[in-house]
Amino acid sequence: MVASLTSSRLTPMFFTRYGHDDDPLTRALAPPPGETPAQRADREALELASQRRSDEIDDELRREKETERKKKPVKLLLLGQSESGKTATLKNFQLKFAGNEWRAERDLWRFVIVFNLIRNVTDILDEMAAYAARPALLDGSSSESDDASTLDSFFTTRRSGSPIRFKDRHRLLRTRLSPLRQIQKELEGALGNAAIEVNGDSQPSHKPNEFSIIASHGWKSAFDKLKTLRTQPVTESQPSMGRLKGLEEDILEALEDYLEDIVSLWNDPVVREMLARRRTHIEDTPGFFLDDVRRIARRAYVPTDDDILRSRLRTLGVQEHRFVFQEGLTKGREWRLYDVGGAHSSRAAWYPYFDDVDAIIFLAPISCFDEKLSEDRRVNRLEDSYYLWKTICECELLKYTQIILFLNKCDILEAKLERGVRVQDYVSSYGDRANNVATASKYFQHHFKELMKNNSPSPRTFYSHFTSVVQKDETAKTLAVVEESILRDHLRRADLM
Ligand SMILES: Nc1nc2c(ncn2[C@@H]2O[C@H](COP(=O)(O)OP(=O)(O)O)[C@@H](O)[C@H]2O)c(=O)[nH]1
Ligand SMILES: [Mg+2]
Repeated sequence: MVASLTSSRLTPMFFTRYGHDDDPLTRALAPPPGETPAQRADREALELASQRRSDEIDDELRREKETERKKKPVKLLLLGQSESGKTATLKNFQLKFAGNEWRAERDLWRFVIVFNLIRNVTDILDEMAAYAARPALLDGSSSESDDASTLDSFFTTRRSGSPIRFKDRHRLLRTRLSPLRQIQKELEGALGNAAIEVNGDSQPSHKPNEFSIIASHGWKSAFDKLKTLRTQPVTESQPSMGRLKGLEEDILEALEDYLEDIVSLWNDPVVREMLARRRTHIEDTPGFFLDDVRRIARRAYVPTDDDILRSRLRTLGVQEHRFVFQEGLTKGREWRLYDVGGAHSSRAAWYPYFDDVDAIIFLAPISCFDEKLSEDRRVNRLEDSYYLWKTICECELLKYTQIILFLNKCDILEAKLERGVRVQDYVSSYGDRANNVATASKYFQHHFKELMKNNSPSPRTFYSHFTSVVQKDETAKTLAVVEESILRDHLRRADLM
């Protein structure tokens, strides 16, 4: 603006053409008295040249501004409660738009997936021990605190249902599989805090302080940590083998040794019955890989895209991921995606990021209508999502920010309803509506829409998608729509600035 005023509007030619004789500047710039036709031609040629140069400068500035505008990174914040699918959505973005990075990290995901698998096993061992320990106190016949011996005992846990008896084979399995705990520990050490789950029962052994949680957890930091292990020697006698390779070898050996035991444990009817009685739906929990153990516990195993999408690492604080998109409408442009921890303790860290984001994707897992938050067992997960959504919608700082709602985990919702779980039993306002995925998802969507309408400081468009972000092809289509919508808004904002 300033450039065009000084360089083109105030040229001498302007004043010659539209001269104001009283104006001192006009007089100063007026042609000298007694100018000959030749002198006048020279002067006008000079003026024309200077006008052209000034127009060129204007064009250059306009082009530069346009390039700047194109270069400005798109900033996108992923919000939602813990385990709503934020990190999985981020993975889908990388898979669709930044395939090179995705492929480069594939071998590192193997550590996460194997870690998830081993955790599945040790979780079952813990469940067995917990099941054994509690009735042992009632039983009176055994005061042993050693889990291995109490597993042999005969226990009744619920008033209804016949008692469960752990047999010798269970005790043997438990003893044989216990070295996996050591591998789990080593993997926890290698992956860092992102590998330590926090829930009602198991707190991490040390609490990270507020500063260290920012940008220090999540897959990016876990992978940075793994990469440093690549170059560290295992022992002085084996300087050529990096610690990561050493760990990989330990894992491969362990998986080869324990494969049959893991399969036996997971397929054991008594174990399954015990899990059902303890209402541990381990197959529905994040990062469940026991059904794939024969495929994963192989030297030649390479994680598939689906494995990576289904794997689980915890995110705490806020983690920035930068990708230059290699595909899509915004090819060549940098996107900055902010993946946040969703647990109550992490939410305060979100606020500073509200100031400068182009858009927010809010993930609401609608399958969770019958579940409680892991960090607070009194709070229903759907209620928590409604509450969080309302808070985001009414936030003044986000008044002009595009918010896109992903009604996520539709696949789990469908499976749950087909299993016979009734929405009505958990959401009284649902009434006698049909208990199917189409009706239920529309019902939840309507509620989110109303909350946005009633709580936004100024009217805004309700963008929503039904998603199952572990399904990459469907999600890729959704992300293409989302990309366009965010880009349109981003350009509009850039023009306003
Ligand atoms: N079946 C299913 N699993 C999902 C879906 N979205 C996320 N998950 C799984 O739920 C777990 C938690 O997801 P994650 O992205 O880590 O949640 P975050 O805590 O919000 O980052 C992961 O194991 C995901 O694979 C979904 O739509 N369907
Ligand atoms: Mg996460």
